Amino acid sequence: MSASDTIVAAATATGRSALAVVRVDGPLASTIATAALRRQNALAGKTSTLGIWRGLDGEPIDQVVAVLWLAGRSFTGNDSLEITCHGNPLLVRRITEDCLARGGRLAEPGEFTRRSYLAGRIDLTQAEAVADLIHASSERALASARRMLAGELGRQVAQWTDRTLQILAELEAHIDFPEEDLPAEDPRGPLARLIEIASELNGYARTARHDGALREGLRVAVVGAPNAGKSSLLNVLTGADRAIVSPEAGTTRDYLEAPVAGLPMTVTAIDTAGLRTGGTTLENLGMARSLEQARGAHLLILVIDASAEPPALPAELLALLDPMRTLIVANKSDLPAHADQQNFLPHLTKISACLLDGRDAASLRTKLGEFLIAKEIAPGAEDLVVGVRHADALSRAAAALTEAADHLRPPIQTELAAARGREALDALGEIVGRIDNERMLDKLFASFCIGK
Ligand SMILES: Nc1nc2c(ncn2[C@@H]2O[C@H](COP(=O)(O)OP(=O)(O)OP(=O)(O)O)[C@@H](O)[C@H]2O)c(=O)[nH]1
Ligand SMILES: [Mg+2]
Repeated sequence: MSASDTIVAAATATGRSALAVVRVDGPLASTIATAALRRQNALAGKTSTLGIWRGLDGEPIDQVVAVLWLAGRSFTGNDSLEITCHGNPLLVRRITEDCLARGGRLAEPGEFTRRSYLAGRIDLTQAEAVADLIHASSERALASARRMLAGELGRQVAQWTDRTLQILAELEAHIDFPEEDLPAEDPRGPLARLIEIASELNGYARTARHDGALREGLRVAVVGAPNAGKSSLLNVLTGADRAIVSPEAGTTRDYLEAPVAGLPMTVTAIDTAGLRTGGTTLENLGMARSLEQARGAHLLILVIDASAEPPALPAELLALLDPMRTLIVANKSDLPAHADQQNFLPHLTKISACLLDGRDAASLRTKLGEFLIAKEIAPGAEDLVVGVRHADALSRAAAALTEAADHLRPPIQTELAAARGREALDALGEIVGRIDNERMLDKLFASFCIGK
């Protein structure tokens, strides 16, 4: 894999579409374009060129728009060509093959982005963000990828690195002139500042717990006694008439899932069979499935009929009702509330609703979204969510800085502290890719699509 090769790949998904893009990157990009379009240097300096792309045999392939970015001004740092043709897979293949016949080779997954990284145009966090931006399936995932792509984590890392370097310089001075006192108690002294940086690093590392939720979305199991209105809630949340609703207790026998509409996160709601103590064999089978879904979900919504006596719920369900991940929807607010409901599971968050129709849909979605953020099940709009790779390096850097701080407490061992400080810098360097590791890069870029 050499940066002096000219690489070629379709950048758009296969299938029929209005337009498709083939990308060419490397020293031959300009010659390939001028030869295929029969222009003499006509592309250079232009924003775009409309022309007929001809194969090596001179036969026309398609009318295209070509854009050439010259080395130094492109995403990759090389001469880089984008050919927009009509979105027919046969045309995309012919143009790609023509570029290969003219001296290019097929790009590896992520190779364009890798080139950009190797040319120093973006750091590793931004390279990863390119893939995240493409795969993001919700507003919140997009927002986080966008901020990562804009270099937010990279700038943070640069700032932590500067502050750590400053402290290291002070420690080195102390190693050289040990008679000067290191004021360990001074709140602005090196010890306090090391601890401060470590705690900031840990704070960022903690956001990685939302990485899975951003990538795969959240599962919300709707549970409760028969006839409470679970299927009604699923229909209200999804904005579709998805589940059968009927006054007969035990309508839902199996679980069914559907996406919740109108939230910035991908959230899947799962309607389940009603849970009650002592049922028929068939009911028990359904209940076993309900409990299984409840155990695997990020959030439980317990639906209760607030107009009736509090339900007798099986102990297996009660054991799962953790206040950090259970929301009660007290349903049937259109009917007079039953007096005993007041004292039912008072330690859990309750919201009152009428699920007969969509009248409470907007407020339910808002409250659900707020609960997910308040209980840290989902990231807030302001959170930059770091990836698992970043979190691992951040935690190692934080641990090294904490150890460095420990060495500045009596008996003070400045040299050991400085050594730990340098370890922290190495870990921070891994995040942005300043410390190159060929195997890690191969693994990272292999998860990209071809053409990125
Ligand atoms: N008055 C009133 N009735 C409601 C409300 N929500 C649901 N219902 C009625 O309650 C009955 C049961 O609703 P479902 O949504 O089927 O309840 P469920 O919990 O899925 O029931 P099972 O699947 O049998 O466990 C239906 O007749 C609904 O029309 C409400 O807010 N007010
Ligand atoms: Mg139901």
